[in-house]
Amino acid sequence: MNPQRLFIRATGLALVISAAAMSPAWAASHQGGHGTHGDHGKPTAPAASSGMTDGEVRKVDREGGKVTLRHAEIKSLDMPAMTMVFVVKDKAMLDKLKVGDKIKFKATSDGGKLTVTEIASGKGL
Ligand SMILES: [Cu+2]
Repeated sequence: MNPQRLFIRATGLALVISAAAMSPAWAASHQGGHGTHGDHGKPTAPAASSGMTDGEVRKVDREGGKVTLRHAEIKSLDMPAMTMVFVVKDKAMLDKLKVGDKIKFKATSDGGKLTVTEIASGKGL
């Protein structure tokens, strides 16, 4: 084999390797920056009890077992503040609700179906 040819091949390979090595290094430092930022949490958020979200009752559908809530951001569901319909885990939860009530609630995503699992009205607690 021609030694000069081999040298060129080796040089080209080294360039490819160093170029590839740069990408993970950049990604790692980029990710690290985000991680540090996220660790600070939410110092300005009100002391919501055990991950409950503030909401206001806009509509109650007792027969359908649904409630329309205007809710604050739900970090656990990655959802911004909005007004939307939730299914309730237990229809009995709707008995104490009326339009205009300010509540705190807990919701989970049950296979894409958003379900309220717990409701605490301000006066009840
Ligand atoms: Cu929502």
